[in-house]
Amino acid sequence: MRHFTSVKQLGDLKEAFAKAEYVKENPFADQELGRNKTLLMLFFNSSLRTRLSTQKAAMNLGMNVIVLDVNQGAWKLETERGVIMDGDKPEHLLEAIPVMGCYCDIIGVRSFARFENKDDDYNEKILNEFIQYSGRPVFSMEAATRHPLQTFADMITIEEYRKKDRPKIVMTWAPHPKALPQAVPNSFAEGMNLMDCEFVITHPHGYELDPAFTGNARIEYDQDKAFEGADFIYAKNWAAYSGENYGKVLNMDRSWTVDSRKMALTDNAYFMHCLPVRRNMIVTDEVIESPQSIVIPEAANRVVSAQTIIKEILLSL
Ligand code: AN0
Ligand code: CP
Repeated sequence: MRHFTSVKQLGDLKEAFAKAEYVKENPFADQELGRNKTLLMLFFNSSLRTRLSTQKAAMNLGMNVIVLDVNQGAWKLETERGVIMDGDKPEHLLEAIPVMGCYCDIIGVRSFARFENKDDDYNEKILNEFIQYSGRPVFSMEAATRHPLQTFADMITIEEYRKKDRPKIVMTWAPHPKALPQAVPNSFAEGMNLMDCEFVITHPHGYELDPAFTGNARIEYDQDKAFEGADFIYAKNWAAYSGENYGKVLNMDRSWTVDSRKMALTDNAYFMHCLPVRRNMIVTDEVIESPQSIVIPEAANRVVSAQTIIKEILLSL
């Protein structure tokens, strides 16, 4: 594996889960693999889990790690070609990318959807420029349309906790005051389409996701109905995708907040969320603190997913 941008690249899932399990049980077995190799982690957006878990994964593999917050200390970067650069941005991404490539062996990039131009977002303009111009293997630490390291961690977590061969997994929209990207729900949907499960997505009208990601999911607009008999509830907010409403918050309907009444409709489902989560908007205190909440082991598996992927990339160098 050279670049990693989507869980579709995991290949045979049984093998991918076996590799993840090996990494989880033997975190320091491959320290030689990363010796004298440098990972550059580049953040255009904030992060807690991705930053810490990916650095930890790289250190477990014996790598050196450089972290750069582009918006704190680096030059402001112009991203449009053809611009007369007489404004507040002293450097162009098209020089910055190959320069950064000179200082490392692998690059991880976090670059969220900007909601300025849907085509730029959905063509993964920034991530693809890194792939094209850095000369290095690149992996996504959440790009405009996908968050594959999160999704792989989610898949590993479901594999660990599932009690049935074919669990019912429900991804539910929940309210949030700010516009959030579709990367996590797109990517989760992509992952669930690869797993053996009954996959249902529930959201209010207007929050339909790109069908290229939702695939074979059943869309159910009645949240209570969707929750019936579920084994896993995966909550997430996202801004509208369709048409003129792209990137907009259409409502903050707190009747969609995941609470104990709704969880009681499930088959004692586990509660999942990628975090960070706004309590009592997305989920009540009671649900996230309940024994069925597996958000912490889910976050812990971010080290496992990152280490499994970085290891594959190191093996391909
Ligand atoms: C981001 C999002 O929804 O994509 C990151 C989640 C991992 N969340 C926020 O910005 C709050
Ligand atoms: N889940 C996740 O990616 O969290 P951060 O945004 O804190 O990295």
